Amino acid sequence: RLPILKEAINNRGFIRCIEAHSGLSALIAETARSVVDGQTIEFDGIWESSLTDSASKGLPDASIVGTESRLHTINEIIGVSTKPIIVDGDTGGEPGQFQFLIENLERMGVSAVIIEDKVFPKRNSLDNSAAQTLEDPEIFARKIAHGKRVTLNEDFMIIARIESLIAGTGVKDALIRAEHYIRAGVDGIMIHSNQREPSDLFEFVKEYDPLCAALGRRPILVGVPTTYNQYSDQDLADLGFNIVIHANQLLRASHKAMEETADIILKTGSSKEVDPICSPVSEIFRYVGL
Ligand code: SPV
Ligand code: MG
Repeated sequence: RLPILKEAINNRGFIRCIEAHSGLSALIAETARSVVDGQTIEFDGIWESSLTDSASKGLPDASIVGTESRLHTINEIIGVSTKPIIVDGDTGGEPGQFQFLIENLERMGVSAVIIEDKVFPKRNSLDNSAAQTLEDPEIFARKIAHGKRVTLNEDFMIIARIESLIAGTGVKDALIRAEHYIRAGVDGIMIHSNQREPSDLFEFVKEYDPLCAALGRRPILVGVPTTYNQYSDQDLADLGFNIVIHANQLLRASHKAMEETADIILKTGSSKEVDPICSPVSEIFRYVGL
């Protein structure tokens, strides 16, 4: 499974991933198919998200769910899916902790890890009330370089997530960080934004190719359009993104469905009214076996 992600990007230039946070959500990610313009399409990969892994346990995304627990969730996903997996590695921790994570992910067949340039304990990037403290780019670059040194499989990718636009330090800071991380050997750059109209993110993307040309190497570009999802996957591919991640929608969809279902059962005093909005038990059996 591990090399499939790099192969797909090399062959097609652009791929899209959907979030999973459990075996069941991974089964949905694995089996979802849709016919668009006469062509059957599916997701190319799975994003194992810190936000949705934590939320599925009823916990905040604030470096509380630890690596061992995350590895357990990843193992659930691996057990029921064949698609390549990108793991949200949060800050990656200290270089030695990052090494432990990489060793485990490679052994499990995960294709890539994304680490963000904030300091531990990080707060979720979509939380506007949280203070977002950035790591010194040189320290973060050294963590990337350490990760590249200890990686065994040449197809395993380390992707650096730049949080300048989340922390409010601007496009120039994001570009300086990109240069540090590319020089450190990173395989990809994820530029994140929590804006509805991310003009600064688009400015970064415009400057990215000239920067890479000057450095002689263009690591893949990753985007997470949660707040700016008026831009389609195709729009973002056209701009130069190589991976788009739909980072939390399966968890949010299941939360809303569970909330509505519980409410209707309480209101009506039976579960009859919710049958049309629930999968039949036979459908659950079809997915998970009997
Ligand atoms: C996640 O899905 O956990 C992410 C993306 O890191 S975000 O929630 O936008 O920070
Ligand atoms: Mg996360």
